[in-house]
Amino acid sequence: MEEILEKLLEAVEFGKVDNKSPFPPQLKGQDGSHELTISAIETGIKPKQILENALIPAMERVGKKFSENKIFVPQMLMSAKAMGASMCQLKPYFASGEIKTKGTFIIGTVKGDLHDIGKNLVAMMVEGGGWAIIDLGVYVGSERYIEAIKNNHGAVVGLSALLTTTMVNMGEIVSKIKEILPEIKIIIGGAPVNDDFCQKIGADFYAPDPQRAVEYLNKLAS
Ligand code: B12
Repeated sequence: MEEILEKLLEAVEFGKVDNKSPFPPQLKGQDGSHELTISAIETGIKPKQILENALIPAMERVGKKFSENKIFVPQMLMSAKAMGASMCQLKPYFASGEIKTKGTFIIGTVKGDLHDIGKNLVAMMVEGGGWAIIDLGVYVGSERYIEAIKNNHGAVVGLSALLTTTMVNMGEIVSKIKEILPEIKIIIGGAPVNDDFCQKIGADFYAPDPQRAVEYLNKLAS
């Protein structure tokens, strides 16, 4: 059992999706996260163990390496893809309630902004950290965030903005959410935003990368 989870951890850490995938070269010809997850379930390993002993630690390693500039966006995307292939097999167990999530994270790129690569990475890493994700997509205005929050009691919200022009919209969205739902925690991110801006607009936390967002969310959940 340990061996298969170790292999799965390695597959996700290094972005090996399935046995046909040529990436990464050092794992060529070997099973990827897709096959390893299926084998793990067939062997009788509980989905919760797969999540906690392979996927979450793998994404923690990936997040740490990315924060330390030891890997870059393409490698992180491959890891996220490998994690996604594994999560596809585990989804039915989430849906049945057999795996408890730490909470719900609602994420979207703010109104006026189409950039979603960073937002998608954050969503995938947070999902890998054991959270249920509601991805509202791009061009999201305050009404859609508020509706999603009302439908998901206790959720944490993440806003992404990549343009200096859409930072203004981010500020307005935070004000509107806090006006109606002051207890909701809001995390912001994206290249042009920073801690000062976060404080200025009244958001709760600024994370420069997915790992820092996961750490903050886990503190909230504990
Ligand atoms: C790819 C790209 C595009 C693609 C977007 C494709 C897509 N699906 O996302 C396309 C071609 C569509 C595009 C369009 C435009 N773009 Co553009 N784009 C980029 C580019 C090259 C990369 C952005 C990116 O994906 N980075 C990689 C990701 C991983 O990084 P990231 O988004 O910063 O996310 C990380 C963190 O910020 C954080 N994070 C991000 N979001 C969140 C959210 C939360 C909650 C948390 C915790 C963390 C977090 O985590 C991520 C991982 O670490 C940048 C330049 C650059 N090198 O950054 C320009 C850039 C962002 N674009 C720019 C511009 C101007 C535009 C356009 C206006 C161009 C035009 N005149 O049409 C349009 C805007 C369209 C619109 N309305 O949004 C400018 C913005 C300038 C500014 N400061 O305002 C940039 C900086 C280029 C430049 N140097 O001028 N763009």
